[in-house]
Parts: sequence; structure tokens; C-alpha cells
Amino acid sequence: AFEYAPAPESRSIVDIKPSYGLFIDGEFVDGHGSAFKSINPATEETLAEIAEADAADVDKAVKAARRAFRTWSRMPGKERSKYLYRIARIIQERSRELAVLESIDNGKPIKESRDVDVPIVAAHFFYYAGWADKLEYAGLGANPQPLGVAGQVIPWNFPLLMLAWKVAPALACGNTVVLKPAETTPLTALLFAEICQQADLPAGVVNIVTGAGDTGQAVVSHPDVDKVAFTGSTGVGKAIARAIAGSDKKATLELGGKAANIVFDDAAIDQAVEGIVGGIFFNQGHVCCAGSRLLVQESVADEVMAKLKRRMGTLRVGDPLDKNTDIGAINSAEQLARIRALAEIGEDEGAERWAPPCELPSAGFWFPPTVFTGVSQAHRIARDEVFGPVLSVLTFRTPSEAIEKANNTPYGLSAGVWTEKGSRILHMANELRAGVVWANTFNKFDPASPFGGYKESGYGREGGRQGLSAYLKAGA
Ligand code: TXE
Repeated sequence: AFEYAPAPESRSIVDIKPSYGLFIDGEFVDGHGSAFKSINPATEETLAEIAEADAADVDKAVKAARRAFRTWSRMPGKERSKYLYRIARIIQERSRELAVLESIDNGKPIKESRDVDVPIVAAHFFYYAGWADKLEYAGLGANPQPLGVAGQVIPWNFPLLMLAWKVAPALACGNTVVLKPAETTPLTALLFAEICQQADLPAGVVNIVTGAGDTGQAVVSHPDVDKVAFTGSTGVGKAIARAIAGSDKKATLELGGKAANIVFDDAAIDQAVEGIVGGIFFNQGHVCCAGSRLLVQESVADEVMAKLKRRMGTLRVGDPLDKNTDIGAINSAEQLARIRALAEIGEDEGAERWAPPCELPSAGFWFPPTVFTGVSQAHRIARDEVFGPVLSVLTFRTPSEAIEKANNTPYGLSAGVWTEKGSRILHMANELRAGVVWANTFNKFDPASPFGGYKESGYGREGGRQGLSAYLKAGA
């Protein structure tokens, strides 16, 4: 639905300032920590200098959110919904700018930020705007109340989308927010702050504090934060759970994954191959629910692998702002190092590594679409979250073997099943220990469907009606 200029012009539609402050109490203010840089991962150029919030800045943001809570929480739901609708509409109006900025700061292909991230961000605000005056139907009693101040810490893989997943339901329920974006991708959250000003959102309802882990820790452990929402690594998720243990903070944690994408021999193979490619190479594989383990039935393994390799050879890696790019830049030097290290371990452990020939740009952080065959369940590349464009292939003979292998992971976020048999889909959905099971599709998101994990993938659900309960006290 949008017309995009070719890459050089599209860069000029965003106005990136040389430096950014913190967004507290409706205004941009200086931070008191040491400023850091946000860089473009496709070129390594510095995009902007970003303020770091220290503990005192976080305290100011929490105090502003607490003050705003008094009026925001008492405002009739239909009034709050007007603000959320207004924000949703401005996101649509400014969608080109948001998509280009997201691709520049994160490295993801423009066709993904334009057609997936930003439209779903707007859809989340529309969806939760519709709930703000209907909370009595949330299933938490006749008069459910907001929790208070929500401290939200988000990762770099879907910077705006993770913001939307957290901010929209919190605000709809009458909470106020202190949000910390990831240190490598703060720019779209800061543009969202401008959108809050443009929508005349009352000061203090949304506060954005930039910084790294220390700032995140100050947010989640602040004594006046009532609710913690975190998306990120399982290690940090566990540290947060320990930090808030014993307090009366409510928490939702959305952590890592190692999803099985399971292809049965009766599946529509060409369609499954597209689902495998989208499942692991979408967003450079920086996806918590990525289909990073392909489980393919032995009788069709050769056919699937041949078609998969042919398809991987057509993927275009390069400039995120080129609308033909399929795989953009890896988000940071640190993440690239993690991916490289795990790929080397895969080779050392005896799996066979393959990538199509592709020329990678000299500057920036890049990794080609890669597949490992001959992988056993004990291999690190079958167990650890790579969070990059790296697929591990295992085979199975029977459905029960597929279930056993799919569930043989400490994670439990998502899974995919490819089969023409409806009964098999239902059986697998019951047996797979994963919060989301996709059938004959993968990586489909909708604001109305709840998302979240089992086991070390965390707890709580975001999205849908279930996503409201994370931001409400049970009513009378
Ligand atoms: O994540 P971190 P990193 C996984 C993925 C990736 C690995 C490392 O496997 O390779 O994690 O990524 C903030 N208290 N995922 O190191 O550190 C941090 O500033 C409070 C999966 O980037 O978890 C950022 O805002 N906050 C994942 C956010 O936590 C803290 C998405 C996530 O960063 C903190 C990202 C602390 N002690 C990575 N330390 C998914 N589930 O989608 C850091 N942070």
C-alpha cells in the first residue's frame, strides 16, 4: 500500500538528531549517566548520541509515572481509548518514517519493517484502544483495576513492536509506564515519545529511559514499580526474577526459544519450504520464536533439503533499505560474534555447514543464511538459541519421535507443524510443550492472539484478552 523511494532517498525521510535525551514527564531532558552511541549496523556509522539514565533519572521517571497514574487510572476507559486510537492513527500516518528509522537502527529489511513490524504496531494500539472501555469483560471480575506503574524492559530485535506489545495494554488498563528500550536500538522508541507528545498524551503516562543493563535493573527493581514486563535473554530474565523475588511486583517474562519446525511426509513440500525459510531467516533469525530446529520426516528429507538449498540461494543479503533485500544486517558486533562462535562450535562438533555463495558488504555486521545437517540432539546448535540466520536440521521417523525431539529443549515458546492431516495437527498441538503452535504457517502474529512461553521461555501472556490480565488486579 506504500510507495517507497529507492534507498538513498528513503534515508532522507527520517530526521535523526545528533543527540537524544530521556523522555520524562512529557519532555525530553538530559540524562546523568554517560551518553552512548547508537550505530547503523549495516554501515557502522554513528547515528546519534543517546543519553543514559542513571538511578536518579529512573527515579524521576517513576515519580512522574506515579503522579500521572492518579489521573490516568481514574479517567473513563472511553477517554483513554481516544488517546490510544490517536496514537494508532499517528503511527499509521508516520509509518514510512518509523519503518525507515527501524531499518536503519536495527538492520532489518525495509520490506519487513514496512509490511510487518509497523502495521502490527498500529494494530496493537487499535486493538487495545478497543479494550479500554470494556475491561469488565476481561474475565477478572466486574471492576478490574490497573496495577500502577509498569517498568518495561525490551530487546533490540523488534524495537517498536515490543514497545507496542507492552505499552498498549498497560495504558488501556489505566497503568502508566517507564520503558527502557535496548541500548542498540533506542531511536524508534524516542520517535514514539514524540508521537505521544503529538497525541497530547498527558505528561508522565509514558516515560522512556535509555541506557543498558544498569538502567534496566534500576527500572525493574525500583520500589515504586508495581509491574515488571521483560522481553530478552533467559539469563537476564532469571536475574530479574531473582531481583524481584519477595516483592509484591507482578511480572511477565518473555525469554528465549529453540522452536521445532516439524515437516511430515504428507505436507505440501513447496509451501513447507517457504515456511522453513520464513521461520528462520525472517529478521535475520533474531526472533525468539524462530523455527531454528527443522525436524523433517526421513522419507522426505532429501527432497526438502534440495528445495531448501535452492531457495536459500535466491535470498538477497544486503542493504536493509533496499526493498528487495531478504536478509539485512546483524544487529550488533556482539551478536555477530555470538552467532559466529556457535556456528564454529557446530562445525567442531561434526555437523555439516552449508551456505549459498553470497557476497557480503565489507562494512557492517553480516552473516549468510546457513544450514547445518547431520545435527544430533546433543549438539550445541540443536540446544542453544543462536538468534541468527542459522538452521539446524534433524530427522525423525514417527510422530512420537518428532514430539520427543521437539520437546527435548529447555525452552517452550513456539513450534510449527506441516501436514495435510487435521487430526495430526490437533494431536501435535496437544503434545508439543510450546506456547504457540503454528500449523502450515509460521511466525504469524495477531494482536488478538496471546503469545508467551513455557519452561525457560518465561511466563505470562502478551496479546489478546489474556494480555490484559498482566496489567489488571482481579476485581470484585
Ligand atoms: O539480551 P539482554 P542481549 C537472547 C538471544 C541473544 C541473547 C543476548 O539469544 O543472543 O539473548 O542478547 C536489558 N536488568 N535474546 O544480550 O541482555 C538490556 O539492556 C534489567 C532473546 O541483547 O537480555 C535490553 O534492554 N535489564 C530475546 C534487554 O534487557 C537488563 C531478545 C535485553 O537484553 C539487564 C533479545 C538487567 N540485569 C535477546 N541486563 C527474545 N526473547 O526475543 C540487560 N538488560
